[in-house]
Amino acid sequence: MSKQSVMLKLSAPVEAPKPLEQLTETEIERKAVIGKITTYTLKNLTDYFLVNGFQWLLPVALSPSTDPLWPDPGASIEKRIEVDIYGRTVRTTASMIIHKLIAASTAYPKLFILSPNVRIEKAERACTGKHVYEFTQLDFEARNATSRDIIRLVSDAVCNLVASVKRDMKDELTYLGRYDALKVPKMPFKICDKQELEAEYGAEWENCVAMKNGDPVWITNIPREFYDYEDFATGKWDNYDLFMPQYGEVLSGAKREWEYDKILKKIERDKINKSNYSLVLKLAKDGRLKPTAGAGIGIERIVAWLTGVKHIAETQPFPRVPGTVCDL
Ligand code: ASN
Repeated sequence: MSKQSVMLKLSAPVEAPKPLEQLTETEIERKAVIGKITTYTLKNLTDYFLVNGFQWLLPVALSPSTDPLWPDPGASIEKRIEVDIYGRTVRTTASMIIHKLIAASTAYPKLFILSPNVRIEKAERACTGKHVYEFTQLDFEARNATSRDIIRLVSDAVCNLVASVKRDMKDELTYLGRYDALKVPKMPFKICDKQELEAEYGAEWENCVAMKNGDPVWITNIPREFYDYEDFATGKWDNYDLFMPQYGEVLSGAKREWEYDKILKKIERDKINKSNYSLVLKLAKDGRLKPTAGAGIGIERIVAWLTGVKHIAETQPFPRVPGTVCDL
């Protein structure tokens, strides 16, 4: 496939889905089938993490410290939600990364959370088919884990998920026209360096990776937020995203920074408001932050890939399409 047709196919505008009350009988039937695959996916993935010794924590919705989502090459945030309660400013959860670092360093060495994330994306992202302004991550973190450990764990979880869903949800996948096209991936998945991809494909590298490969691909070395580990000597980042074939990114994660001097330096370099991260800085300074690694799997995105829907909001009972607020 030529570079241009690849780009056209993945970046063509996608129509946003209608809310529940406006669906026809046939559309309701389809919605219900996607719902069954979501339920199956949640059970399969949470079982996988439990079997592998992870503890299941409940999420928080409001706190002073949330993900800055900056600097992030993929971020497009229109508005950050802050509100005062009990004399302090709290923010809606953009991701539970800070909570994960502290939880995994203290009482919960291996943890996961089904965490609702609020990211008020710019309205122009309504038609990418990949963005919603509220979504859920299966966010996990493990003390003393390496990137290699996480890459192996997730690759195995994905192979297990696809094989299981094809075995147990054949009728549903067939109804959606997805059964034959959805292939059980083979491990190990390819690992590519972002800088090398950019050199080869230019700014459209994400679309090219998604279209060119038949199996999922790991992308590493992505400059972004302060909490991902950066080797100051080489300038390389020890982080990773997982890209699904014909789809794109469904997970991002990293080995983490835990040393005070590096965290402080990066927060200052990125011009992040230090006072929002005073606790994590204090714990790092006191030597109480431990080396960890983890990631977050976008539930709606992985279900969108499994089911082959065009717009990610089709996987949501109550669609959160950028630029549109429905009654529910
Ligand atoms: N959950 C991601 C991680 O674990 C962070 C994010 O969503 N921005 O790295």
